[in-house]
This record gives sequence, C-alpha cells and structure tokens, in this order.
Amino acid sequence: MKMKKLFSGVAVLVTSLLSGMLLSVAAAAEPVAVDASMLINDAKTPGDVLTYGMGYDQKRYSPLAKVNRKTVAKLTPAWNLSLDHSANASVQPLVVDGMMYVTTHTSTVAIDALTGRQKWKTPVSLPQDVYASLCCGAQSRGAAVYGDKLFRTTVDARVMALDIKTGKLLWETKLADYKEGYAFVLAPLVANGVVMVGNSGGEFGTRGFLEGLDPQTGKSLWHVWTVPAPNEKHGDTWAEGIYLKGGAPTWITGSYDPDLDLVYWGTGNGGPWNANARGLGKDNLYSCSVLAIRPKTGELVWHYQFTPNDAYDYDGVNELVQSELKIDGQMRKVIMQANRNGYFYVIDRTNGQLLRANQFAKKLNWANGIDMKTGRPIESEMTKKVKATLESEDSHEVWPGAFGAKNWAPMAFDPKRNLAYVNTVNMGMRFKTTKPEYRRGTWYLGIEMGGFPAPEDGKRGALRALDPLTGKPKWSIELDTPYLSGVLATAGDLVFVGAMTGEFLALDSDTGKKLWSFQTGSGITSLPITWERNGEQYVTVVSGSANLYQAISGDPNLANVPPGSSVWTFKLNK
Ligand SMILES: [Ca+2]
Ligand SMILES: [Ca+2]
Repeated sequence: MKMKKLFSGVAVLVTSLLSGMLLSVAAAAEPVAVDASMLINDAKTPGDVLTYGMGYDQKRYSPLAKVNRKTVAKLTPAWNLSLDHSANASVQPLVVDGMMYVTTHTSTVAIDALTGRQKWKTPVSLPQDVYASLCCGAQSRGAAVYGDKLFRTTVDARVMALDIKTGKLLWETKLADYKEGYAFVLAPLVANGVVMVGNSGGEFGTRGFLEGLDPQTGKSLWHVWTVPAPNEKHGDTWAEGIYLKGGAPTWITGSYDPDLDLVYWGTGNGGPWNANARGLGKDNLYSCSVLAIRPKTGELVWHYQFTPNDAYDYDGVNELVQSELKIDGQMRKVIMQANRNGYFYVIDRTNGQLLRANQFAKKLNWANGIDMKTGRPIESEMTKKVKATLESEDSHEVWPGAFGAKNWAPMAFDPKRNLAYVNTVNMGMRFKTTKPEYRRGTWYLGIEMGGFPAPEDGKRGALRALDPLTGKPKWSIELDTPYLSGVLATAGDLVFVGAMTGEFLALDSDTGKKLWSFQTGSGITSLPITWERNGEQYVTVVSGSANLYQAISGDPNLANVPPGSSVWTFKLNK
C-alpha cells in the first residue's frame, strides 16, 4: 500500500513536471495570427480587417468615426504603393497585425500598413495559355486568413496557402481544368475551420461547384455541384443531356452566420444563356439561387431561386448581406441581395423564406414583379416570347442588360440608418437567340449580342441609398458612367466609393453630398476598407481599372483612363 502510494505520488509529480514543461513550450511558441473568434468578431474590431466584407455579415460598415463629416476635408494620402500590374484591380485588402495583404492575379503582396513599404511579394506563376480561356478578366478579389496562413485562388483554378509571415507557399490544390474555362478569382471564405471557394467560368459550358478544403493540408473535405445530375434531386429541372455544361458558377464569396452555422452563397446563371436550350418551363436548379450550406460538410440546408430559367445572364451571385430588420412588427434575421435582375431581395436567413422583393432598377421590362406567395417572378410577355423558341427571328431589348441592375461590386449596409448603399447600373441589352454550339474553353451562350443601349438621359448608373424593405432610394446620385467599385460605410456618417474615372470619394451618408475626393491615377473597381492603428483611422483603396465594362460598354468617358494598379492609404492631416 505504502509503496503504491509513493509510486503514484511520484507519477503525479512527474506528470505535473511534464505538463508544466509542455505548458511553457506552448507559451514560448508564436501565437496563432488569426483564430476563429477573431474572424467571428472582425466587424467589431477595427484594428484589423480579417474577412472579405469587413465581417462575416459583409456589411462593409465600420464603427470608426474619427474620419467624419467634420474632419474628412483633412483626409490626405499617407502612402501609395505600386502593384506593378496593369490588369484589373478588384481586390479587397486585408489588414492583420499591422500588415496589409493585397492580391492581384499574378502576385500576393504584404505591405507594412503604416509606411506602405512592401515586405514580401510572392508571384503566382501561370501557364501562358490561361488567358485564352478566361471569360471575364484576369483579376483577384482578395485573400482569406486563418491561423498562420493566407489563402487565395488563381485564374488557372488553384487554391493556395501561403505563410502569412514570409509569403512562402505551403500547399496548393488544383480544383479544375482551366482549359475548360474554369477560373477562380474570388477571395476564399474560412467558416467553421473550412476554406470554402467557388468557381468562375459559367459562360464557358462548365458545371458550377463549391469546394470545402482543409486549411492545414489543402485536401478537399467536400465538393458540391450546383447543377444536379439527372438522377439527383432537381436533376429533372434541366433539359436532357445538358447538366455537365449547366453553369451556375459560384464566383463571389458567400457570407457566414456563425450562430446558425450557415454559409450563404449565390450562384450564377445557367449555361448556355439561351433559356430555351436549358428546357422550356424548366427551372434549372440551382442556377440564379442562394444556397444555405453547412461549412463543415457542404450539406445544403435550404435554397431560394431568384430567377428560374434565366434568359438574360442574371447571375444570383451578388453579396448576401446579413442584418436584423423589423418586418411586419417582428425582428427577423435576414440576408439582403440587390440582384442583377433588378429586384432587391430580403430573405429570412434561418429558413429561406422570402420577405420582400422590390424593384430597385430604374428600368426593368423582363418581369412585372415577384409573386410573394410563390417567390417566383411574374414574367413579362417579352420574356415569354424570348423563351418560347430556340432561335429568334426578331431582336429583343431587355432591361436590365447583362451588366445587371447591379454588378458584382458589393454594397455597404448602414445598420444605424437601415440603408443599403448600392452602385446601380442602368443599361439594356439587345440580342437574338441562336442555337448554342459548345467548343471547349470558349463562350457558350446561344445568343447573338447586339449591344448595350444607354438610357435616353445618358445616365448609365447611379449610387443609391436604398431602403431594403421598399427598394426605394432615400437619395440617388445619377451618373454618366456608373461606379463599379465596392462601397464602404462608416459610423463617421460617411460613404466611400470609387469612380472608374479615378476619383475616390467620401459622401454624406444622409444626403449623398460629396464631401471629399481624390484622383488616384487610374479607375477604381476595387473594394475600399477602413482600419485603425495607434488611435488613428486609415482608409485604403486600390486604384487600377481594366474591366469588362470598359472593354464592351462603348462608354466615351473612359477612353482616356489608363490602367496601372497601386494601393492608396489615407489618414487625417493634423
Ligand atoms: Ca476586425
Ligand atoms: Ca454570368
């Protein structure tokens, strides 16, 4: 008995010594740069910007208020850094522990956030022929961070993890064949410990999917097709033999509700554009939809389809912004989307119930409203005619056109005012339907494009402060050339936005009145952020435009806007 006690005493002593050693080893190791709780709290911690959307809810709203209506006149460049890059800049920078991370489609750059000095730059090596099968521009919308890693995607359909301190490549995973038209340009989403990404290339006869990856190894944890096979649920919503080219890409980063453990991810249009080719009267699930997904498993919990059997490139990928809104006397957890089809949707994010769907597009002729009982659009006579035949003799003119009433660049939502600040587009599209022919790695549309008419007043766009429940603007700034940047709103009663003619602007949140602007040297199509360090507020935007709108809109105001990307950071001049 005595011996036993003694031994067990020794054992306890040895164990506690060992665990003490283990503890001290753990304490000596470098802390994890970004953990799950930091990601969950990102919107409330303005010292860093860790997520696409400046918070899992993607409000793009900052509590910072030192730069405000009274002080913004003193906003001055703190630094500018060239990205040595002339393709389109559509990135949202991240700020982690005093370092800024910016991606282009050819590199990842780490920058000292206070001085603007480049710390490291890791190139993305790409095959020469990748540009031949890229539908919608060579670009990168940003990165994700988790642990000591930075995650990004590439236009040749890879996902990679870099060491956040050194930029060293830790793993890379090829998810698809770029020669078929697959590309990745979005910022990944890290949700519940899983790296989620989605594909671009829906216009090229690809089949959309979402992928969940292990952040440590890059191994696939799950893969979900957005176009079901014929023998799967909703497989019968497609014409026979078409699902492998059915589109429904997932090219914009979803938002995440950690309490419900659901990720909300939008899907693009079906392939080909020609709706008749995808089956007359067939809905083509899950194209033009929002999917609510469990990040650990990829399980589809609910879905809602915005545009069944879409005929006009009305991708449903636009950001799904979360807030709590009082609707019919009851507080509801919602997601909101200003859809390309011209309607502003408010959906209960716990169950997918449609709560509101009001027109925000200035001009719209494809539908006569959304039936709130069924959640389906009430199609106009023109849309019925467009869909009725595979090949049309007459030319059609639809509003909104393929740019949508809002393109992909995200809105901001001000929870104090319950207003969404949305860059809207007001352009139509002329086209004829034709018999689609598939050729690997190129456009698969089944339409003949006849141009993008501007409205009679010449105002191709507007920045609008929209009431999400009515779709009506509190104020609106009408523009000859639409803004195609992201929007940022702050508790300083300011809205920041960038023009494709190069001006970075600060507007009054209540009136839209211009309070400040700065010419950045190239057009702005990126996503501005604000952050603080040592008690000072900074505002960062990347300048550098060379986008699809410039290439095909025929907009005369952009003829003399040069490309060339650089990062601008501003602070108040004392
Ligand atoms: Ca933060
Ligand atoms: Ca599309």
